[in-house]
Amino acid sequence: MADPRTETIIGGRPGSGAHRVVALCGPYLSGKTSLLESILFATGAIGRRGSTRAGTSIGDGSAEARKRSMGTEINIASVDYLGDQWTFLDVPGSIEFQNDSFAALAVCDAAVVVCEPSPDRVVTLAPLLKYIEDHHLPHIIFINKIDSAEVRVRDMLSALQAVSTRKLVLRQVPIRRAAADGSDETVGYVDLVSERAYRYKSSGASDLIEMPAEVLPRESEARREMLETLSEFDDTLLEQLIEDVAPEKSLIYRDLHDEFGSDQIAPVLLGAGDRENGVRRLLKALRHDTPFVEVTAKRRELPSNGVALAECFKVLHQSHAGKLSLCRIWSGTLSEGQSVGGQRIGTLLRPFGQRLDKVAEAKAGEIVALAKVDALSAGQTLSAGGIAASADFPAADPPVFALSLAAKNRNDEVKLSGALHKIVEEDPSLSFEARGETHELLLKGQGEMHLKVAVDKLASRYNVAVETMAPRVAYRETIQAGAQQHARYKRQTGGHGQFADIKVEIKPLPRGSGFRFVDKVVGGVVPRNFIPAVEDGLVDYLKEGPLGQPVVDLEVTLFDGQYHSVDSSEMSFKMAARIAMSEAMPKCKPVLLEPILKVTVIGPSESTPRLQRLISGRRGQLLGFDTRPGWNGWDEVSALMPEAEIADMIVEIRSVTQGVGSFRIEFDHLQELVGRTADRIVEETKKHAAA
Ligand SMILES: Nc1nc2c(ncn2[C@@H]2O[C@H](COP(=O)(O)OP(=O)(O)OP(=O)(O)O)[C@@H](O)[C@H]2O)c(=O)[nH]1
Ligand SMILES: [Mg+2]
Repeated sequence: MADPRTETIIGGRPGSGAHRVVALCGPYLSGKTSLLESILFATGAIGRRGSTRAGTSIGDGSAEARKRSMGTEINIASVDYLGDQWTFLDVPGSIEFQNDSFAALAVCDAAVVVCEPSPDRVVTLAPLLKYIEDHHLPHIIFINKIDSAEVRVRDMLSALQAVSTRKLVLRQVPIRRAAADGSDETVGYVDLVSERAYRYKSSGASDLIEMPAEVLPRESEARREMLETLSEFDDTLLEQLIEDVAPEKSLIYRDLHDEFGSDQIAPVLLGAGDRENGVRRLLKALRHDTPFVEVTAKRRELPSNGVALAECFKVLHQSHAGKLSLCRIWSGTLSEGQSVGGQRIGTLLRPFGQRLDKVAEAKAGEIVALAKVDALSAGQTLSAGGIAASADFPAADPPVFALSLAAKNRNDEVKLSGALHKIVEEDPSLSFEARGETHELLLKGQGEMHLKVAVDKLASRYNVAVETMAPRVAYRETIQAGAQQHARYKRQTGGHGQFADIKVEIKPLPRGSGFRFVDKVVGGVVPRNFIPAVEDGLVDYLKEGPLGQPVVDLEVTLFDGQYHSVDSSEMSFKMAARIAMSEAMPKCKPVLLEPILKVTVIGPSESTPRLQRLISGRRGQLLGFDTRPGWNGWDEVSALMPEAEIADMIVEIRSVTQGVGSFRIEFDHLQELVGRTADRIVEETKKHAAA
């Protein structure tokens, strides 16, 4: 492998006008969108700093985000900063909208992981850090809301180190002062490389101040730790430390740059994003250390040879502009009107919050929306060779929650299906499915909020009002005893009549056998051509047995019968079969079958006992638990559970795992269900059928 240090040299220098992309990610409500607002203000992209709380920020401009004061989709904005172009991808923190987060991380050069100064909550960073580290994405950790920090930064740092496999390097120490109410407040910071002290202001760049004497001991200790960590990757620095030589600042900066770019260390910065504190420091670190597009393309194993190559990471459907494929250009230039790989590039648009600005061309490094390239979707690249699947693009998480949907107005059904296709294309962690067994349209996704936002979009963007219900469980029924039945269908109406006579034997079969029809007719007592009609009649009946569910695991043998040369017909034999079944089946001790799923619940190890209790409390049968492969400090618990108990289980799993737990399911078997629960289900099924 090539030395990562030399690789970071390719691509350009700060101030060369290159275009880099940074994702602002982190747990729910950690302050990403507020930080974006301050970045836009600090770089002069906007003249007034709005706030997410007041609904005046550039990010979260969609109706769904504003309504809930939370991120529900990627926010994109580009700025000029000291001679370079930057695009920030501010992603939603909620685990339910994680799909957008990972899509953004796939195409950025570096990530800023924004977190709150709360050691108890660092576990919420784990899924994100896992993705980032697995993909060797250079990242800075930004400890935000430092204004309200009640813990010491060093305690926060050790909590963070426990969930990070990369060495964390603290780059600043806070300057604290006793507040009027006796608590400590953070009023500024010392930069550990330059050893300069700054005082935060309520807005604007911090003031350079003289180093407060009381911070010095902490500053020297933190600086030594920083240098020791950097020296683990640089022998020159290590020798200087051993020989007690004060290293040149340029060497420290170079180490920070190289070790960050090769994802060996993760620098930690402090600030308060909603009041611009620490924002300029963060921007400068990004400016010096963020890899250029060529380096990222290389990390992603994409060519950067000057020939046009774009990768779509997100689709948006707009009522006026149609389909927009949001792309990162990895190589070459795309221009309006150009044809690439058989696709005509129409309008090119550069997003800025909700605004889309037309541009004539987009160069390597940029984020741009291609209008109406209908064939191009998230996770695909477009190049001279055409459209292809991207290697290593994050796959959507399997669904953990579902709702049954119905258009309020029956005439909207076609419109609903069209809108669902678009919504799923915008967010592949949503899916829908027409489930024949229960006659339902299911919308599936990552949680209740995720689906509510989708339902809101159906109404506001596509004008389709839907009703939502909890999905029904696909129960079945079977029989526990056999029976023989004689049935005759006979009608005399005017001309020739209807006649069919059959004898059948019904027998239970083992679980998983389905339905078996046996023909034991001898001597043509039921003519050959009518036998398929008998089978049809049986199958028809079995769609809904005595308990109101589809019937499975039984065998029906036709062993005798009679016919009439004029009056018998396929229709009459089909009727006779139905009559035989409706008379015999209630005598065969019908019993309900419920679907049992194999469930694998995942969560941080400290929540494992609670997850086990949760499973047992939901009629689950624990099969065991193990460490989660590839996840330090996480477990997976496996169990067999009734489908009915899983419907809303994600809500409880999240509540005992600080929101980060999840589960996977697969169908295992059908199991007999008797007693009060079974009676209630039969009762409800009858009511539903009558309604
Ligand atoms: N005290 C303090 N509050 C902050 C700071 N930054 C953000 N907040 C508050 O934290 C809340 C969440 O801020 P957002 O910027 O919307 O957080 P977010 O991370 O974008 O949230 P999601 O996208 O929903 O995950 C808001 O009430 C902000 O006012 C900060 O530096 N200090
Ligand atoms: Mg946000």
